[in-house]
Amino acid sequence: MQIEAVRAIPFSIPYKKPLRFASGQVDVADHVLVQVVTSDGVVGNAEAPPRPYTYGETQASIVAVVRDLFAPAVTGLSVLDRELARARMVRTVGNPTAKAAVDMAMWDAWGKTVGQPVHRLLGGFTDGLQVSHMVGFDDPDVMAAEAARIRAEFGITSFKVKVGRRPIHDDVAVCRALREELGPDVELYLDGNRGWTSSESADALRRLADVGLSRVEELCPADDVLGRRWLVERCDVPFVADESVPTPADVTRELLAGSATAISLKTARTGFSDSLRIAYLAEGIGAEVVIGNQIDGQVGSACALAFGAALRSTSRYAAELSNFLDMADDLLTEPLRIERGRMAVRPGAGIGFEVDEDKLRHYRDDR
Ligand code: MUC
Ligand code: MG
Repeated sequence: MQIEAVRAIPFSIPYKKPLRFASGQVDVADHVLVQVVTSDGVVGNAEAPPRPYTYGETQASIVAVVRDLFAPAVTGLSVLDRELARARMVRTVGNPTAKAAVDMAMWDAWGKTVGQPVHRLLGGFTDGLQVSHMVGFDDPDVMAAEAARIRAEFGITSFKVKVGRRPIHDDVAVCRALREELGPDVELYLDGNRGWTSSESADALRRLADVGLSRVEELCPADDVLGRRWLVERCDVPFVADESVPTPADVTRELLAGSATAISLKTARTGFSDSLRIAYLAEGIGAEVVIGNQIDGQVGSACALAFGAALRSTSRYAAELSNFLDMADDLLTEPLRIERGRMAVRPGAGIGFEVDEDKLRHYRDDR
């Protein structure tokens, strides 16, 4: 169970079509596969997606911080020493997805070593999650057609609509088009990625009052401190904090300050160890959580699935697990499947996937 090496392998897989949102755009999954190799020959895997517009990380910075700081910090530890590994990694500030990937790769190696699925090691609450799909910026008819296709093909009935453009009327028109196309029974919610001001957000919510939104996320920046609290106070659906809460301390601060009423939990940035902290913290304080997506590939989505299925509080709502559908290919030997709107946890030890060595060889950037 002793860690002998930690590898950071950059790879790039193109998207079939770009995903666009208020804070950025993704055309290619230029991610980093992090591998924890143990003395028993076990390899634990996880994925770090660089999101410079959210956390300041790049593919090169993730490779460098894993190789130069985190690998030396955890090599020689047991895969059971996750808290010690965490204590060593947090000496380096920032770099959330790099830390998270090392943490999750250690859990994967632990599960594989003892022959147990990680979702059971984490809590073992259920065996699958309902899936929610994220619809990126486009014209109203294009976004409505995409959602309709995703519902027809995968049975998904929950959609996160990217908003935050100016003028707000464009996004208001999108939401109306989606509701008209999909009917009253489909869940619709918004994510602004900080694109609007608090007053623009309030204006949009007023105009959308009859559309039936289940929640809204990061409509305006949390750094607009008073404006954000003013908006959250007036909002009559849960207001989800996502990029404003990358750590358990941020979750506490934002919830107690009244800057959010629910939390998007992303294993890509808090791994399994800090995601557990956040889930327990949110449960203790009485705030709902939803499993978010960092525009993960299938490795990252399998991690989010394993964590979401582990606890009651994280499996309550549809989880954002389907961004990988926009990618031209992926790294797994057995692709993830969404059937009747649901993704079942993967059988087998660890997180429940194997990396296809041929695909990794083909897509890695350090050949
Ligand atoms: C999301 O929920 O915001 C887009 C930017 C980011 O940080 O995450 C994605 C999805
Ligand atoms: Mg978000």
